[in-house]
Amino acid sequence: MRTSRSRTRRRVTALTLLLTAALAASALPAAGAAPAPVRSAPGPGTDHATDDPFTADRTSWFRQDRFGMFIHFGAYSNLEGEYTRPDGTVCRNAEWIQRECGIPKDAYEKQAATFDPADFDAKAVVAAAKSAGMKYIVITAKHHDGYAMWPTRVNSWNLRDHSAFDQRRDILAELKEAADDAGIKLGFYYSIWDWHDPDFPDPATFPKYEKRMYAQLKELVDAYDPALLWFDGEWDTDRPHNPWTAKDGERLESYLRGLDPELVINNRVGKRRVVDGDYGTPEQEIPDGPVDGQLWESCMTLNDHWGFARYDENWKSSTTLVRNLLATTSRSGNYLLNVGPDARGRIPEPSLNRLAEMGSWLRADGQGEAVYGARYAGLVEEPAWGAVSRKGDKLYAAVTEWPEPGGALHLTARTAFEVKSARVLGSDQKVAVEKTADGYALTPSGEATNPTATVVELAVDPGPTAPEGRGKGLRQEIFDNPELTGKPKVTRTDSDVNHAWKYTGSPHPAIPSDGFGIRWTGALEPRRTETYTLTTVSDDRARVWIDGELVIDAWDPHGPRVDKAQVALKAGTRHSVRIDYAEQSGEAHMKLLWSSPGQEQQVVPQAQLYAK
Ligand code: FHN
Repeated sequence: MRTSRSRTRRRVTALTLLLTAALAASALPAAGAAPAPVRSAPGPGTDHATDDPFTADRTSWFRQDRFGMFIHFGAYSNLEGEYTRPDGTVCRNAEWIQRECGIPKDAYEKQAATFDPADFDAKAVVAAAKSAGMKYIVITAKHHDGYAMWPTRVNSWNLRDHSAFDQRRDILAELKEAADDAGIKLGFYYSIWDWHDPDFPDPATFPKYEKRMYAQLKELVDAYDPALLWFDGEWDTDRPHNPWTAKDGERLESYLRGLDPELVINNRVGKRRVVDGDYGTPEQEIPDGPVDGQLWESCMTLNDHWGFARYDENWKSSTTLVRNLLATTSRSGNYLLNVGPDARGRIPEPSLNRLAEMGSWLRADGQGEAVYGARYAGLVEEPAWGAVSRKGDKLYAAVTEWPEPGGALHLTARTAFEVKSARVLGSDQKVAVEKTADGYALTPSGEATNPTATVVELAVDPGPTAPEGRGKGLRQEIFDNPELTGKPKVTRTDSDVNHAWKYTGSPHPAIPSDGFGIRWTGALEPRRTETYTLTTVSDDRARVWIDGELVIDAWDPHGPRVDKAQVALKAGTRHSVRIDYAEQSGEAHMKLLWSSPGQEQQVVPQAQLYAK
């Protein structure tokens, strides 16, 4: 739970950001403009970390919903994955077709002028998402080809001004209304990389493109109030050259948070790193466990293409898709599953069928409890026979390999906890629970309920968790040098070690954005007696001592990096902590997070930190 101070900080920061954004409304924000924290104006004293995405109210819906629909829909859809060149050769690609098939700009614009997604039915799209059990939608507002799917005033390269589509319609507005009516969150994908804008490739003219990009993003936020922005096209590349930098990302993220402090933003707003945006974006893969230092969402296609490709029939089965969703949830991730509407705006039947089958599984017998609001189990190792998620004091063992009659499902415990009862969702069969040397053996007495996954719900006692502490934070000494020598310039209490000063900020207005050091001292008080994983996200240097022992030694100068240590901690005990940090130049970041079998990953909260 965030402290009222943090919420206040966020509210005041939000107001400051809005004022900053107002300055930026007509042009790029002044260089260095960034969200000012409680303490001061942009620049030295600015801290971009206004909350902890692992616990913030702002990200709660994202962490609960778990399952979303990705929609790749644009001028490329009009070609339906195939282009016949003037020489008669046929080239196949979907959303990259212009670049990969070498379609000349005028030819691509000519085909886009025939684009008429007249059959795009927002209510049907939202209904398909709901029937799948999806809780949010992210649609491509602008992909790499630069074609805007809304009536932007920034240029005429868009669905309103350059298509055969009904000029009275606005599909993003239609989707927003349908999503709101259905209680589904709506987000927009926006590609930074732009193949169409002539000012994009040349660093000398890139600021002109950037100003248009900011204006388009402001249009999207003002007109459609998205819950989430999904950036893409941030990577270093050519054809055309992409000048985007981490510093550009810092400025853009600050600007957007000034427009709407509630926005959830992915890590491709910067350079797809642990310090960019609110969450990581593994693509076409599922990490093998919770991601250190950041929330995450795996995006995946239903077949082999993001955009519609009429020939691509390589559809994943609904069993695979449900199991992917269960694996993702069991590692505290989200699953963003893609559909690619055709030239008329219709979602392909094979996509609709699979989505409906996923929804049927989720709705059957309350099996969705294993997903919605659920997360990494923590208490047990991931078994070979399925995925285990945790929701409150329930574990949901989604079994994909049901044991032979009389056989047992083994769970290896990561900490001491009790299984109070077990039942199979959708069946009244008994499940015998036997404590073993290293965990539990669950022996069902009947058959699996379905071939995709059978869910065994375990009521557990996770073991003692001490009441929330009464800490106020750690003592913080700020030095005006990275050697932490001399008398500290600033000494105060810091509510938590959750800081993103980035390029332009610093811990105090009197401290420049480069060449400073910080020492935090005091105690941290765990609520469980377990082995904790302490995680730092730091740039340039960091060291952490617990009870006088150096447990993290990241004093080698580095860019944004995660370091971790396993430390045995005792509930209610105030373990002494010291953190040394140094910023020499460039970006500056310092976060201290913890997790344990019974504690999900979070920034170590203020209530558990004591200055002495
Ligand atoms: O180049 C894009 C691709 O077209 C698609 O949009 C995926 C979806 O996340 N993102 C980029 C490739 O990483």
